[in-house]
Amino acid sequence: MKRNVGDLAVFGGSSAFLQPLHVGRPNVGDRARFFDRVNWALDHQWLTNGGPLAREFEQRVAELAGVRYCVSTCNATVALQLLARAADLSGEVIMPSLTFPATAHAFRWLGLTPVFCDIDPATSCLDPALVEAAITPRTSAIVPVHLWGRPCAVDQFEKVAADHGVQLFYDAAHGLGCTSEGRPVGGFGQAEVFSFHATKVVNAFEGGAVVTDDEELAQRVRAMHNFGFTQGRVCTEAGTNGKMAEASAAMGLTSLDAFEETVHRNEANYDDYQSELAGLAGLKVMRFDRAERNNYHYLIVEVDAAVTGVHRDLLDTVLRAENVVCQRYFSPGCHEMEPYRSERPVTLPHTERLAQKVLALPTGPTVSREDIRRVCDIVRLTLERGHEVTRRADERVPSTVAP
Ligand code: T4K
Repeated sequence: MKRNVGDLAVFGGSSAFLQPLHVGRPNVGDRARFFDRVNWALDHQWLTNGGPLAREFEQRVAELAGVRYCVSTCNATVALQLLARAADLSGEVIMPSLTFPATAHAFRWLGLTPVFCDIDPATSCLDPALVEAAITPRTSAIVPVHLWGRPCAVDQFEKVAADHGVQLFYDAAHGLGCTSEGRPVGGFGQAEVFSFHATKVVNAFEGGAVVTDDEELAQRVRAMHNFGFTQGRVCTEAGTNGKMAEASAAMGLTSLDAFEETVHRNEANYDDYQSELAGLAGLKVMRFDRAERNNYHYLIVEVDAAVTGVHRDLLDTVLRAENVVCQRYFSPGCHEMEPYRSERPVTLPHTERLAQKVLALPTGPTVSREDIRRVCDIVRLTLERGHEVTRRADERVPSTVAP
């Protein structure tokens, strides 16, 4: 255990971890089962184009999301784009800035205009009142994000969308297996989009899905993700290739098999982080509502530099030197990135404040209780001696980040 600031690897001590401890280690499930599935696909020589594994995956995702239709895709970014096209979106789409840039890029790539609104600091998700105020005659849709798997204010968004006659879709990239008032994420708005990227709670190497109860929308998305072919191989409109391959579906199914176990481990890790970091001034562990189902997939802490004397970026640097590879999810907000910063400058105070503070710490099935204890020892040492850490860091390289 490190007792002095000088023991930290960033100041010349040895790294606490020999191997990197990552955020976003894949949930791969039972490897033998994965290879069985891939072998089955190879034996049957059916590798993609809506094969049986992709169909089975869709069925299981639809069940988990409590919806009638699921179209699997090659990733969530393309799924968002398929949805935008299938729903004939145009003009402006309102969304949060505090998200992975894929949310905005997906729409911008199609020539739509992302309009960023601020978050409600109580939920870290898009604020429905601000969204309502941002609706213009050019607005065609609202796309809230269930950030870190914590559901948005779904009832309020439903009302805003209905009152203004705009469409409502959710970026549910983080939300698989979560509920809002007992209702599963996946069934809100006209449709929702999941990500099955390697780093997500269920992994299909790369993958995504559009889930919905709207049959017509589902059919259109399905056609569009396969070049515009409807059943009977009639091409009705310009589609793209957004299909999920069978190898991805094999991984997705195997990862789904291990979903409950993964969530269980994530929850135990969340409890361990909570108790290890309890009472540490200037640090908050982002809470999940225990009354709901959560996937506990992102372990987010909020570092208040005014209290600790250490900026989030310096804590990140300290941890990385120890081989703890954290992620600044999601910083900066999209509105502070190109092309949005130049095209449509806005100020979003709550987003900007939170984006300066948040850090994702390692969790997932490969992170042990002992790992967490050691990570938290470093966090505690760094924050409790925050002013000394910042001073020493500034002596080495003058800081560009004000605490
Ligand atoms: N909407 C939202 C709200 C999203 O968060 C995302 C994606 C999307 C939409 C779009 O979904 P997709 O089109 O990707 O399906 C990662 C993921 O690439 C991205 O999917 C995800 N969100 C985002 C939150 O995280 P990066 O740039 O942070 O990934 P990277 O390569 O830096 O890896 C992060 C950590 O994961 C590293 O510490 C290493 C670890 N890792 C990564 C990979 C790829 C592994 O341990 N194994 C791996 O195979 O974006």
